[in-house]
Amino acid sequence: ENAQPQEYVLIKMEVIPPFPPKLKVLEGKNVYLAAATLRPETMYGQTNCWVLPNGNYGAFEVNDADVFILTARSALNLAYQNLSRVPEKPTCLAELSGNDLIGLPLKSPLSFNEIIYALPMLTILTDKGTGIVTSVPSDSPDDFMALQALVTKPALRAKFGVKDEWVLPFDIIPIIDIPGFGDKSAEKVCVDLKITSQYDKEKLAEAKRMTYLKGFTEGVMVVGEYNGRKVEEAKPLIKNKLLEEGLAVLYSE
Ligand code: A2H
Repeated sequence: ENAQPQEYVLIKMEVIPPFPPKLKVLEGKNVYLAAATLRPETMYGQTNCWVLPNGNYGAFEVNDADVFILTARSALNLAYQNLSRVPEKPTCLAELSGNDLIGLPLKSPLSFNEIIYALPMLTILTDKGTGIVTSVPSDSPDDFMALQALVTKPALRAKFGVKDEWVLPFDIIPIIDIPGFGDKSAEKVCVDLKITSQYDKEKLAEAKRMTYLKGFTEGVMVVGEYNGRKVEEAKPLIKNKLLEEGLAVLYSE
């Protein structure tokens, strides 16, 4: 664990009923995949959600109505942050694997895509955040490369039972313009660095170094309520709005 706590925004990605058999016990509750992000201002461009196929997840009671699906590790942390029905004690209503989550249809805050699906990503770490990640391929090189792999490889889709209509059409939604990188900065930087694999950690780290700080300080929103405003200004405004409207919560670890 880091000495410095990291604060994430947990995006409440609502599972759209009817629930599949593994989630039937949750019927009647508001069930969310809780995705940990550092970039709440990018939520307009969500195309899917990522889960680790062999990862262990649980459905935990946040209060009387709401249930979050995430790792047990993060549920324990949440229980000490007033995000558990029973204070300091997680209550798990169902144990789930990532494979149980693949294909769930979700409604996620601010997303221009009204329904997005949970898809497999093998690079998800289970000791960081919630183990659930929302995917914004316009601005995240990791998300761009992972989604491109699923889109271009039918065998990869078949391996994880991913239906074509969950990934196609592959429309990247421009949301932030970064001078020198345009409005699909993740794609541009992956092409420029000739990144061919989602597992090329070094090049992906370089891609992030090249775009993130510049995106924050010089990027301009090209969509949404703060269209035309600098990312630096829009970010806290969008974050606060998500929190105020109950569409997200803060989480530290
Ligand atoms: B970010 P840090 Cl658009 N395993 O959200 C792997 N990656 C994880 C994770 C986990 N368990 N939990 C969160 N993340 C991702 C948006 C985004 C993110 C954009 C651009 C960059 C970016 C959409 N995906 O992250 O190690 C989440 O993806 C840059 C690293 O705590 C989260 O924010 O710094 C970020 O990594 C947290 O990573």
